Amino acid sequence: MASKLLVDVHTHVYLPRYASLLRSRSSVPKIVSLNNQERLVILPNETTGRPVGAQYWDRDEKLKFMDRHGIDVSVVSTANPWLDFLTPSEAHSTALELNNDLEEYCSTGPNVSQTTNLDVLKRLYGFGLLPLVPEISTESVLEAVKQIAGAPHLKGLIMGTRGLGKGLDDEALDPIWSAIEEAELVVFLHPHYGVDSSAWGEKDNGHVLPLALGFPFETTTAATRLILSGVFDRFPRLRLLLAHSGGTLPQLSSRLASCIDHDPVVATRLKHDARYYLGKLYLDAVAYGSEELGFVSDVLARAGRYEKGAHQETATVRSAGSDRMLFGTDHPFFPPLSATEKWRSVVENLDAIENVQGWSAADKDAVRGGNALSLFKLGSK
Ligand code: 5CU
Repeated sequence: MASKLLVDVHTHVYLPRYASLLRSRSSVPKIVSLNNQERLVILPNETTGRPVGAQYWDRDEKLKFMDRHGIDVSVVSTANPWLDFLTPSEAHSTALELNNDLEEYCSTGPNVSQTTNLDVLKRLYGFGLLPLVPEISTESVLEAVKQIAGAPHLKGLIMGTRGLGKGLDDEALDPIWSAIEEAELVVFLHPHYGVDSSAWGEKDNGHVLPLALGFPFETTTAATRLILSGVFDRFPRLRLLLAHSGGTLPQLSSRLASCIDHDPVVATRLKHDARYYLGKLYLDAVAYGSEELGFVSDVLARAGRYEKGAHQETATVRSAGSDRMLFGTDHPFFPPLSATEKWRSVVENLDAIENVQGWSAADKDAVRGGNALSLFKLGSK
């Protein structure tokens, strides 16, 4: 779809109801007050957290941020750690309440003012939440899938990497994948836990190692386990959007394929070479560098070659690679350390898209917005 719109698919909110929940807690995740300043404490091993304010929950602040950066549309998701810390019954009721809140947040927000040939385009859409916690009933989760599917402005759901407690290769998730596939909802897979923090050593490096490495490694592991378990063979129409450009999965996909080929436990399990499944993924373009984006799109583009039994011309996973990548900001995380008009984290991601060697002007427009309009079917009745 030809478009000049800028659409942010990786942008978070802690809805007022969720922020109140965090304020009511004495253990992590929580919001605490320190010297008249609220602080968000969410990451494993985080002690004093970081300052939080209206930009984390106030819709006007989201819209101001969008205006400042020329963002026309945002597909907003609740930030980590979602409902992971709740009991099954709390998670169930909170998911339904937050999905209603998010639908209202989007539906009562403004329309895109720019004249387009699209039918109705709002500035805000959302990813709902599922009550994915251990020991919850499948019916409770399916109720939330149905609720999201019926909410006009919720176009998918955000999911962490733990599934029902055993990860995303758990067969107990099959009825849930099936319902999500049937409802044509996009799953936004996002990290929270990182990896074993003993790998970070003893030096104080702030949040740098957990965020720069731990988050992407977590996503890489979760998505790889999902692929290895054959989820894409069982649910080939599932649409999975990976945070942070897929972590390190694109870089490691040929190594993964080789390890599978040489391992009797999995060699015959999958219908296709591991690299084929990369072409079924959607990745945000939150990588902060043009060379990285170019590399990732090349990896996605070659996926069709690995469809077993298909000639290259008939392969079903055929793409330019860039047509599966979508602009994101990670707002309200990564605010500038000192006051600036535009956030560096946003400018860097926009510059990265602009400077990818080998992407045409149309490819760049697509990554900035056109791919999101198509993936989420935005602006169509
Ligand atoms: O800075 C952070 O901690 C985070 C986070 O928790 N979640 C996220 O999406 N981005 C940054």
